[in-house]
Amino acid sequence: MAEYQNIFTQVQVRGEPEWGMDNEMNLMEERAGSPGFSTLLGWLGNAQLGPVYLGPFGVVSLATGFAWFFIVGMSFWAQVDYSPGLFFRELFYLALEPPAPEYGLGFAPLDEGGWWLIASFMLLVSVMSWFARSWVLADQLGMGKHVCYAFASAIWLFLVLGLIRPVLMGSWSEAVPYGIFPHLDWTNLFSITWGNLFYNPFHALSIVFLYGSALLFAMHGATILAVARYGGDRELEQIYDRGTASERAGLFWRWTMGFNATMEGIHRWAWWFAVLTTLTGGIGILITGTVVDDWFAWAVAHGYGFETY
Ligand code: 07D
Ligand code: 07D
Repeated sequence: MAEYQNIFTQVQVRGEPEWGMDNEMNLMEERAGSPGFSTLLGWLGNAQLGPVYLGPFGVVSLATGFAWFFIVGMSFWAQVDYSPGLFFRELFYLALEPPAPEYGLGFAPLDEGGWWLIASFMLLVSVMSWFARSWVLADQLGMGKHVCYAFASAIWLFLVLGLIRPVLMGSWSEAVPYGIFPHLDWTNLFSITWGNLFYNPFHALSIVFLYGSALLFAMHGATILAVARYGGDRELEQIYDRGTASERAGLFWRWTMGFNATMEGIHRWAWWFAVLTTLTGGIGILITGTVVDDWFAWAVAHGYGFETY
């Protein structure tokens, strides 16, 4: 007998485009457009594409995001003397660097970090507008702000890396350069400069939550797919009926490890692990160089690490 498996496939049922719920604010009018369908998108999620609502924050976010991308791209382009061959060969190694330490928190000539400052301002506006947009859309749908708060946690790490810590250290040169491998070199150098980030307990906590997020995501994704044959992906009946997909999913984990999350609880676990990854991470970076300047020495002094001879 062919068994029902659900790792790649999804049945695609297609009718008229779905316009969502209309509500007292008549939000549907400004979302007018002509939604289309894509079988490819249907394999990944819902087959319907659109309508998309940008609104003022969406427009600002895309415009400033593009400006950041364009400034970085033009800087790369100029650095290879506008040679297409060199551009593609060097793409992963090119960098737009922040100003050198002697400029402190001041402005620098365009070619010596000035463009980095302008680009960073654009990126800041872009990311903050996208946050505002997520807030406004959640509000319009009468939802909680959980997505916004989770995004805020990522923004916290982003701000610590590129704004808060450089300001506390008194120099833009502390910030991250824009470039594929150069930003990895920066990450490596940061760890070496401040005495091995592995001995920073907040880096360790961040790793716990990052690995934990992957584990939780694997457990949750797999569990729901495993009960999709009982309609585990259709959530309504799951709440009150016996013998449903949900109950089996819960029982699987209770029989496996004695404890099971609930349909609500599992999403709480997921939210907290994701949020804590960047929250603890930001704390770890914030106190590096400002409070602690050698993590290994700190760890030895606090009995967290030991000198071995
Ligand atoms: C899958 C969602 C989609 C997002 C994507 C990223 C850009 C950059 C580049 C104009 C999971 C879009 C990329 C818009 C365009 C230019 C020059 C999210 C998904 C696909 N990193 N990092 C990457 C950023 C930091 C580190 C990749 C951003 C810190 C390591 C990509 C930031 C440190 C590795 C990237 C940022 C650090 C990467 C894939 C900001 C410590 C990798 C990212 C704004 C946290 C991996 C070559 C991804 C790689 C990688 C983007 C910050 C470390 C280019 C935008 C400073 C060790 N980083 N990163 O999929 O392959 O994320 O690098 O803070 O190994 Mg990074
Ligand atoms: C960067 C949040 C900001 C991003 C935002 C997104 C756009 C793009 C476009 C969609 C990622 C803006 C998006 C603009 C939009 C499109 C198209 C999140 C970000 C707002 N480390 N390490 C971490 C490990 C080492 C170092 C965290 C492991 C070495 C530094 C994580 C190892 C050295 C920093 C982690 C390891 C070192 C980190 C990141 C192993 C280098 C950080 C969490 C096994 C040699 C960051 C406290 C995250 C941090 C960080 C994991 C090793 C350096 C848990 C597993 C020892 C400098 N490391 N690391 O979610 O918070 O990032 O540290 O060796 O800054 Mg590390």
